[in-house]
Amino acid sequence: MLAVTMATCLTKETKLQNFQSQNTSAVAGALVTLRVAGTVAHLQLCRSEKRNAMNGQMIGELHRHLLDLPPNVRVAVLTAEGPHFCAGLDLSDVEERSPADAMAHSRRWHAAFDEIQFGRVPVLAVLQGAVVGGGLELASACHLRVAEASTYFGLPEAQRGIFVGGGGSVRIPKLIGVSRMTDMMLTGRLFNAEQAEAMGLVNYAVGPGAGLPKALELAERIASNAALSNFAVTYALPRIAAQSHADGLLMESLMATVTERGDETRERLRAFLDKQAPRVRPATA
Ligand code: 1HE
Repeated sequence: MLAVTMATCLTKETKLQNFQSQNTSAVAGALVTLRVAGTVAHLQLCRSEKRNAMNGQMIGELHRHLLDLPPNVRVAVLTAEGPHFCAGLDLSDVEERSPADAMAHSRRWHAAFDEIQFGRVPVLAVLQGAVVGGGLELASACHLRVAEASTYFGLPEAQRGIFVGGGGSVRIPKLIGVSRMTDMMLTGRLFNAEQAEAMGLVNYAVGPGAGLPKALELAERIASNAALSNFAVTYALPRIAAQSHADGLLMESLMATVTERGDETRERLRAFLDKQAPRVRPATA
């Protein structure tokens, strides 16, 4: 069991003693840090003085860390320093950008967030405070979202005279529907953690300070699954869901066949038949 308290960034004394610092993140002025404990990676946005607003440097660091995850890592947890998860796009970055630069900028966000959604490991986001604009785009690229009671979601792009550009129009409607996203963008409507859980945007709504412990508990469970099964869930499932009935069934059969032949599968099935594996039962109070 990982005994972990809320992490601080490298500029401050770290309380996350179970996570060893990676060389790549031990850089002064880094906006995203990476620490690894066993099979779990912990990525953290470290720009709380700007409410973790994302500029080009932050997107680049996030992308690089995801590409460089050590091979033993099986799951990642993404957190953000301070009372707000993320204020979205760094609005001071927008001025004076040519359409070509804006397009290239948006494509860099797409590449980084695709690496979250379709990278090698499942990614869990721990949310608190504002999860707005690009912050919601980032959270929606993650596979699971744990939200503390302070969390609220918004899409203020239209108020700023812009549009989503980090994959939000592709991912967010899949989570909450086009109608709710339209409402958020046109009227500035906000949703809290409880509402978001009810609509399926948040997987686990938890109390103040309970986000990281909950995410780590889930991460441990995820890391104990067969890696190939996790890959089928995070990589194939969203594609299957977007396919036609017949194509989806074919892809499902292919993935079922491949996972069945996975290195660990025979051992796992044998353990069950020998009554050595845990049974599927509801938790006892
Ligand atoms: C920022 C940003 C930012 C804060 N870009 N600098 N996102 C938004 O429209 C949300 C804008 N931010 C806010 O509404 C508020 O900052 C918060 C509700 C998130 C937090 O409020 P608060 O009172 O705690 O902080 P603050 O005083 O507003 O901000 C603290 C500092 O962070 C301040 O800088 P300072 O130098 O004056 O201290 C702010 O200017 C700075 N800051 N948010 C730049 N977003 C790929 S397309 C995605 C499109 C979008 O994401 S649009 C949504 C943009």
